[in-house]
Amino acid sequence: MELDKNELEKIDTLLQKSRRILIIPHKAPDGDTIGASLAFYQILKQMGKAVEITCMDPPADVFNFMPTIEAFRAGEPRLDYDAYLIVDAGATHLTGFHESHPELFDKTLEVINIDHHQSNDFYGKYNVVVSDAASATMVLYELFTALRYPIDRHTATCLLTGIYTDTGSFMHSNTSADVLRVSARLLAKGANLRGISKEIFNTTKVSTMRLWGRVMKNTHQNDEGVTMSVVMEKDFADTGADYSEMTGVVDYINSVPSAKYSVILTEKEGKVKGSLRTLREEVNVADIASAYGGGGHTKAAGFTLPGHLKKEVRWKVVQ
Ligand SMILES: [Mn+2]
Repeated sequence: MELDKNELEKIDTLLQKSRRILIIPHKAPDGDTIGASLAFYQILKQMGKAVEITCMDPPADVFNFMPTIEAFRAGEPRLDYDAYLIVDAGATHLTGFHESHPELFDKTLEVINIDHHQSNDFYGKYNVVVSDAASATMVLYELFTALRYPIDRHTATCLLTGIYTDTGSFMHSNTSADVLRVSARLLAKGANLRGISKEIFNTTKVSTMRLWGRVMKNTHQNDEGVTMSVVMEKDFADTGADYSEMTGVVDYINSVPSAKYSVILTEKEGKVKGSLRTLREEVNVADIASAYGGGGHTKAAGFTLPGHLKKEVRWKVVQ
């Protein structure tokens, strides 16, 4: 991965002279945005900076094992910092602050945008966007290495958490030689891979089991080879699960053999969220999602539409 040296130097100069820095992850935070935020938090703390993390939503409990997770707070950002780091947000609206704090995106503030989504439109004053990187934490690893920012075992654990989750525990097609090489280096630095795999992939709450049960019960494959499932508002109420507990289930239903792609439609607070995955080389789910105003990666994408889900039974004549 080649990062723009000129841009990195500008970022380094800005960070060195900044006293107070705010890190902004994307809303509904996943392991990659949390890992990237905490890794940068730790590095900047060691540099003696006053650093805070402000996210639209709190992290799910599964991330409680991560070092310095207590610094990851939900709230509204203030705009009186010397620099802002936005990590893993493929579009301004994914921070959740584009309407309440448009100044973050008009290039008047010292905003650094670090990301790996194709949809990213370089909304920062400084941008490090590598669309073929497997995770934002992969980009950060390269950035830290290029700028000689020291990665200790806690920072290594945070970076590896992001890589591990965004590659679906090294099972998605974005698991490149680079991913494994960087992961090996992070392990050598003392990253807690056992902890990551146990806490994130082998810990399932009863509410999650029951929610996933609903998803699986509703799973079917249509004539076009699309595996589909739906989750209604009522399913969350009945199972006691929240939306964050949907993480990973679309990958699970995507394991149906010969599926062209998979989609789960989730009804939540007057909106319908679509989550798409594919294992097929020739299918680009980012294109499908963008037809509904969404976006993402070629193998994993999503969209949100206002409205509700309505069940319709289709009848047809067979002979
Ligand atoms: Mn990511």
